[in-house]
Amino acid sequence: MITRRQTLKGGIALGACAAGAIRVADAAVADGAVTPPLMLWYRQPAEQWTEALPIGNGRLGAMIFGGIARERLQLNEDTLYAGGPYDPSNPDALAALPQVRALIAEGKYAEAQDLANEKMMARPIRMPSYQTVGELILTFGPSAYAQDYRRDLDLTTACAHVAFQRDGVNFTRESFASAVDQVIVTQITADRPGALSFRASFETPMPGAVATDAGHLVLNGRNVAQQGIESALRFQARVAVIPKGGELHLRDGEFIVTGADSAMVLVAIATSFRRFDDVSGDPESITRAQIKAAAAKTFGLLQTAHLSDHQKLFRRVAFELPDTPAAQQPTDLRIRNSQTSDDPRLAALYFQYARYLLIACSRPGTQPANLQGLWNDKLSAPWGSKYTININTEMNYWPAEPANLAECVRPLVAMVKDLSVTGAVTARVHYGARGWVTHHNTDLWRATGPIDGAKWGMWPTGGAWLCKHLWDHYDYGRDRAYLAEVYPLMKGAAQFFLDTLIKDPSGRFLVTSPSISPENLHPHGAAICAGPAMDNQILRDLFANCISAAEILKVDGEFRSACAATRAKLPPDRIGKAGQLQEWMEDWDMEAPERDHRHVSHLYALFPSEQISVRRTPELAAAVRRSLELRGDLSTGWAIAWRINLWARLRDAEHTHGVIKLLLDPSRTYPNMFDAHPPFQIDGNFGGANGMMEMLLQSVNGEIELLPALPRAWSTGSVRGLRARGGFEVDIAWRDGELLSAELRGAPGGDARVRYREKLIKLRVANQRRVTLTAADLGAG
Ligand code: FUC
Repeated sequence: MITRRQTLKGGIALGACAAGAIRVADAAVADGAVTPPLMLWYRQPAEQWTEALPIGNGRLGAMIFGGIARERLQLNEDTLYAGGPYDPSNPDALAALPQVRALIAEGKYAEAQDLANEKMMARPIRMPSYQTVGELILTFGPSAYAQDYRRDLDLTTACAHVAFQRDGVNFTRESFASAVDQVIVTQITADRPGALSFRASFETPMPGAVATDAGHLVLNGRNVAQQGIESALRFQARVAVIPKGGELHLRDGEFIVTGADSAMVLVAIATSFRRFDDVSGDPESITRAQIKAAAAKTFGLLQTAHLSDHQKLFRRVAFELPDTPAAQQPTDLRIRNSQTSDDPRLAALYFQYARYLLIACSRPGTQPANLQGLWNDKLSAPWGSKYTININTEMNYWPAEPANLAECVRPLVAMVKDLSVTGAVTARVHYGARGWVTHHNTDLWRATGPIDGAKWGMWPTGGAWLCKHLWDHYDYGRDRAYLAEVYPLMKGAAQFFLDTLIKDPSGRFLVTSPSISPENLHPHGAAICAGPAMDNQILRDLFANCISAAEILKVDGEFRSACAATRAKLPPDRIGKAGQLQEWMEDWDMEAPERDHRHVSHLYALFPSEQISVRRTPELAAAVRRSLELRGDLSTGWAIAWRINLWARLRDAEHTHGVIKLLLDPSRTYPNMFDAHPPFQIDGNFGGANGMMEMLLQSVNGEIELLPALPRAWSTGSVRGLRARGGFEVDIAWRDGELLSAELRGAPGGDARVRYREKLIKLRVANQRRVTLTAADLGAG
């Protein structure tokens, strides 16, 4: 047992103890951070994929099963999608646009939807899927009998471990995905010299062949054709095995190690993808160079570089909640018991796991986190494991800024840059408009047209929503050079709407048409409509952010005025007859066929936006509450996660905590803590983690609010290193439900307005970089 006691600035002593917590890295507390043993651990190997443990370096991923006789590393590379570059434009769309609009204006919604389905959808109507590479299989012999078995994933070191005893020998495996060296590394040891023997081989459902090259085992494969889009990618996975002692043979498609003391296994993977319109890369030379460079280093050297790279990001935030006996249980049991146990630290683990996952699947230069991050074992994954931009992709990035992982947003920014190119074609061909547009999905090939059918795809506001993340990255970091880099993207998104918004039948408002309130049917036999509430809210943010950015950059006076004039004509949010926030221009909510629909699109204004707030717009906030009550909390994983954020913004701490419990239920959290839609979808992990932060810190309407929704179950704790808008970092400590102290760090000269309950204080982070606030400063204690 390892026990640590650390004293927080605020003066609370918090103990962290972990029964049987082997391998808690000493480095984890070396900088004084209060870091409980952040570990997922189990007493048996994984049988299902959702029991295996994920590692990743932003680009490469592996799911580790921890088998005794047979270890599986299911492998991914984040550019391995089906198909190849394609242009989804439909040249018939533009001619149909006025007719579809006219039918909507006449209230002939079903006819409008039929016509949109017939004439306006992208070609092909579905997108190709993200795909698996296959598996590296390590075979250790026929017997699966072992003693003292344990496997775990240490979030502080980003290393997965397997340990057991067999025939009196202690075997260990340690695996990580190195962002520094761009390889997956597994070190296998036995504590009796010469006791390690195993075979390493590939298995894959992808078209491919295994060969040997330069003393390595290589899997040369192709992606597959899908949706009528031809296969255009080649990939290669390359393995080197470096034993200590014993013998090594490479023959008949496998490595054979006999009588070794230990062995290091290295995996490199690359595809021929270079850009959405360029597949001329050379995977062979990339993997050869990566393996050669990594093989020249020792395991220790590779691991030291990996640790410092991971911990530079991971250790920025610490989150402590009260320790209870339940926290000593293996992770699968904690999840299984989550509805009845007293285990506040399960939420803290869930929060840090989300930070771990984001670091593992979204790093500068990689693809953004897709529906499954980057972990997928299928050729055709659920919803293609691509990018669903009507909530899921955005939710993936909700925690990135406040959870102090701003650099993990860079792949999303890079994707928006691509979409501004491909989306300009869709804007022109489908709408005859300037700027760029993205509908509800995109993929590796950056397709931007409406897909799947009008009920799902006829939604032009996806790119506009993504632009909120461009602005937020500035708002949290306040880097003017970055703002200048992304401003043209925001401007292009706004230009599309300046060109395509039309007058509603009353002539008073400017609205999107055709559009939908994502995936929800209204009572007139269709989803298609004009000016759904969410569109108006997203566009209010887009225009406001464009205006602010142009003011900061001192550019584009005329464009600013056009944005302001158009913004003023967007329909305001309305309260309907049941006291709810209206989802559509018309008060249709109570007659809509799916009243408990998972999407809560019209509540965007409360979260992630700040257009509605309890303090500034109490009537609208009450209407949001009513809508939430009508919708209910029990839904798919991501939909529960969105509700957590909304309830936290409503400052209903106990209700929010109840919805967190729903998310941690085994029906919504798999044994490996992946979110269950079901099936696995990673957005719930990220959205849920963000909701937890929203309970501790909200940075809304120019205020930094401390502990806005602290539930009784979290009555004592601390959080260090969260970020707030305006370029601040915040630490908070609390006890018995009351604030103890807070610390604010920011650029010298930064102004902050800090709120705790009814007390609001204005602060200038003057010539110092940090300000410590006591409970008395904030009217507490
Ligand atoms: C949206 C949601 C579904 C699912 C899919 C990936 O279409 O409505 O529930 O999450 O994205």
